[in-house]
Amino acid sequence: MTDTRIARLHGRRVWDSRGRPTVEVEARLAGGAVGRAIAPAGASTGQGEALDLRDGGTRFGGFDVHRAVGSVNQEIAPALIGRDAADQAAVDRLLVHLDGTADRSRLGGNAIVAASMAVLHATAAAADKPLWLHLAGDRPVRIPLPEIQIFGGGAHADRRVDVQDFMVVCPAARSFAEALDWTAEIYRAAGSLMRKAGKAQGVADEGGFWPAFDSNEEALETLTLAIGTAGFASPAQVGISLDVAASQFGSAGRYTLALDDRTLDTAGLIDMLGGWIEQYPILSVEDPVGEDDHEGMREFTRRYGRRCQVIGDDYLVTNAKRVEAAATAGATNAVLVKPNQAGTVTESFQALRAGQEAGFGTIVSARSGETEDVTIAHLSVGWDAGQLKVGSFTRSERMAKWNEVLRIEEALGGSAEFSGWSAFPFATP
Ligand code: 2PG
Ligand code: MG
Repeated sequence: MTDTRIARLHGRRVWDSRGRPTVEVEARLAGGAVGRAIAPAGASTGQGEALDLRDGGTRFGGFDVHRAVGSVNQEIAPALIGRDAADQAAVDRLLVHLDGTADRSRLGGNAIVAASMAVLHATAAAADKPLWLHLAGDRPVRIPLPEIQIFGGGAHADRRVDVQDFMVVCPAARSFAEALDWTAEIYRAAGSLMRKAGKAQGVADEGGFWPAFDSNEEALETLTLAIGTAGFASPAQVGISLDVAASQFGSAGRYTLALDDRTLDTAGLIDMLGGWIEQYPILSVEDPVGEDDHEGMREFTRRYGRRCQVIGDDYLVTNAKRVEAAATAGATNAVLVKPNQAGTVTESFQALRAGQEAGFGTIVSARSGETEDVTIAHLSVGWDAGQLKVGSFTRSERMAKWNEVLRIEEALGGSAEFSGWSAFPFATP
C-alpha cells in the first residue's frame, strides 16, 4: 500500500439525475492514489436522516450546493489533510465531530458523505484493489439480489399513485446476470401492457414506468401480469417488492390513499396490505406504515414477518441504534442502508452490521436522485449485504450500478455466489 495520508481534498459542484446540483469530492493521498465520490439525494426522506445543506432562495428551487461545496473546501479539507485515509473510522469520527450537529446540518450531510466515500475510494486505490475487495478482505461475499423497480410512484411520480416503488426480485435466478436478464423481460412485458392499455406515458424519477393507473392495486395486477407474460412463475421464480413509503401519505393512525379516495387507520392500512400479500406474489414490503407508527410496524411484522421481508427505511434511517431497537421490539426484519442517510461510511456499516447481527435482511440502497457514482454497488458486495436496491432498469445513473455488479460478478468468476433466496431468511419458496 502506498502512503495513505490525505494530501488534498477538493469539493466541486456537479449535477444529479433530477437536474439538481450536488457535491462531488476528490481525495488525493500522499502516495498518489485518488478517490472520488458524489452525494446522492432523496425525495422521500425520513425525519431522522442526515440533512443536506442547500443554498435556499429561488435559484434552482433552493437546491444549489455552493455552501456545501464550501464546507468541503474551507472546513473539511483543512481538517482532513495529513490524516490517515486508511483509518476510515477515525476520518468519519472527525467529520462527525467537525460538523458538531446531530443532523449534519452545519457542514451538510451531502458534503460529509461525499468526503467520507471519496476517502474510502482513495484508500482502495492505494491498496490497488477494487473497492468491494478492499472492503471484503478475506471474508466470503455474495453477489446481491437486485430489487428492481418496474413502476415508480409516490414522491417520485408527482404522487400519481400513493405507493412509491413497485419492484421485482428474482431470487430463483442462478446469477446476478440472469436476474437482470429476467428483469429486462419483465420490464419489456410491463411496457407492452402499458402501451396496449393506452397508459404508456414515460418514466418516473428512478426510471420505472409512469404509473398511469386508476388504483394502487391496478399497479400490482399489472406487475403480476407482466411477470407471467414474461414467462416466469411467481413467486417461485420472481416476486414483488413494494416500497409503500407510508410516511408520504400519512402518519400513525391516519393514512390517505388519494388515488383510491380512501382514508384508513393503522389497522385498516395493515389489513389492506395484508390483503395484497394474500393475493399477489409479494416477498418484501418497505415502510408499510409511517415512520412514527411503532405499534403499526410491530403489528405488521408480527402478522407478515414470517412470510415476507419487512424493511425499515424512513423508519430506521440507516441508524445502528434504531436497528437494534427494532430487532428487540420485533418492528422490522430488514434494514435499508443508505450512506447519505447515516452520513458516513462507518455509520452506514454499523447499521448494516447491526442488521446482520440481528438476523435481518440487509439491502444497500441508492436514492431517487443519483449520478454515475457506483460506490453502493461495491458496498453491497464488499459488506455482503445480500441485496441491492437501485431503482429501475433504464437510465444510466441506475444502469451504472447494475453494470458495475456485472463486472464484479465476472471478476469473481466461478467463485461468485449469488445470494438468491439466501437474501430472504424469512420468505422462502
Ligand atoms: C426510498 C428511496 C429510493 P428516496 O424511499 O427507498 O427509492 O427514495 O431516495 O427518495 O428516499
Ligand atoms: Mg424507501
